[in-house]
Amino acid sequence: VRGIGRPYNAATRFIDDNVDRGLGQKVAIYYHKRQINYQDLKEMVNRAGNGLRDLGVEMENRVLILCHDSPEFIASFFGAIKIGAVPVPVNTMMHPKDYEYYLNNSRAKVIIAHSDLWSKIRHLRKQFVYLHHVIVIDGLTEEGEVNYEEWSNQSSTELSPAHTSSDDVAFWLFSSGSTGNPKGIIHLQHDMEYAYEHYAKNILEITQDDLTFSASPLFFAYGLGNGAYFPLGCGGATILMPGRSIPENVFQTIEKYRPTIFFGVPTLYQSMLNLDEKTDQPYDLSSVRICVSAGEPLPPSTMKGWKQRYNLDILDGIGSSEATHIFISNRMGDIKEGSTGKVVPGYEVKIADDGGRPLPPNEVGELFVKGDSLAHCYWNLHEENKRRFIGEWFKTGDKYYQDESGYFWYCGRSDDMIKAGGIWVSPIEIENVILQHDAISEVAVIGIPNTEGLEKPKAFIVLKSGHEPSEELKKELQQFVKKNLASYKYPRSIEFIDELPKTATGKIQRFKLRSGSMP
Ligand code: 3SK
Repeated sequence: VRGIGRPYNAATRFIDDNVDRGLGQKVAIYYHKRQINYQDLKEMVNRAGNGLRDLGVEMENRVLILCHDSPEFIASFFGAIKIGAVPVPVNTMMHPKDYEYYLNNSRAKVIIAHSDLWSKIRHLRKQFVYLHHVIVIDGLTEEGEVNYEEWSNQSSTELSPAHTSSDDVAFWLFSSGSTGNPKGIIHLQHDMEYAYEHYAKNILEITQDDLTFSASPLFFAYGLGNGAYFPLGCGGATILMPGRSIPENVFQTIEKYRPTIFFGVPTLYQSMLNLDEKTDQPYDLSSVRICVSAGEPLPPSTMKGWKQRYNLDILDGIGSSEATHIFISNRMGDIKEGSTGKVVPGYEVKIADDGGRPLPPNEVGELFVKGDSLAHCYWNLHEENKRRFIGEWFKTGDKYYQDESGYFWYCGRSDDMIKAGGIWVSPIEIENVILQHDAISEVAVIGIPNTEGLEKPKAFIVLKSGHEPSEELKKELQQFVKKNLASYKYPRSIEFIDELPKTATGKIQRFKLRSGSMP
């Protein structure tokens, strides 16, 4: 798998190889009322690849994918890779101006988009200076646009892959960019294979018999593995859910299709629990053998609630779009509540001081990761590349410590840590305690200066329904934290709010709370 430029094409590996080993008639994708087997999927991929070539797309040209989770997403993604072009899946929940940025920054010649998404940016087309072709899925086209179905139906189902090597560029992802512009993350042909081999095979023990369901969409690095190249990597199957990832839809999808592996994020797990608590009969999750969480740390209270309600473990882990997928994880039979687990074999991590020097156990520092699925670099960001891709290491921007037994403990993003009384305080530690209180649905803690200009923790709290904000409740919560943590960590102020600002992946945007720009 360690690539040194051997002949390799990720579309051949993740799609065609399944047909070649006799799985052509096996279902690869469940989507709404459609079931797509591997032979059908291979043909869809080939049609998309041929269709792109016919439009003049060449090796290394970028193709923007603005699609909901769907078979067309997967066909366009692997179709582009098969001809050596570079698909760039982007977040479907962004502002029109963001798409102008994605299109012009990536210089994509072609966009493949679902019609409801394209219709929000069609009026900006003149600003997309490199864009030549628009392919619209499921909807009416206007002049200068092509309908996906017609476009793919007129293309051949036979396609030989481009002569790519394992070190060629395969796809980009855009980082969500909590500050500044999103960064184009360049991934190579061998990156998905490496993440599949080391995380999906070793940690999840995924096999052909697995059916995955990812509530996180395919345009995220997390969802792309969960819902596409993990199941396709072993000839398993994936459920793609049309519609929003709200708890009702997610439960219904699980009951209907009966996945064996479920992937979510902490906020979703908690809101699923909140919904289910209101029903007499728990939803039926009996098909699921394992649940996975990433994106932000899973509070122990959520993990315990889930175990109590469904008798299911959630494997918490951390990955990054730059690392392709998860590189530290809990594992079956070895779960440490509140911890992110241990390093995934195939990766190395170190916790280091600002100069990159490794720190001893129990000291909080910057988390660095090394492994062969690390991105090649950021697109056109020379200075940022020097700061983040340091030799073989990638500086994640997360603060962690490792205990003597090798477990990793998340302490927040580097810029989220609170220095209270000269001591680093992790907002996560305080949040996990507050979450144990019965009245709390969600919480985010930040550091704000008190009247003396000293940074102190402040908690933003969303209450469960049936609980009212009050001064008494504030005092009760402050006492609750003091009882459970060193007293310098208690939140000096508390604000009750209706919802927390979050990224599309469900990560709390503490910087918005700091700047006062609430939802
Ligand atoms: O946020 C994470 O932990 C993550 C996990 C897998 C892939 C990508 C990301 C960002």
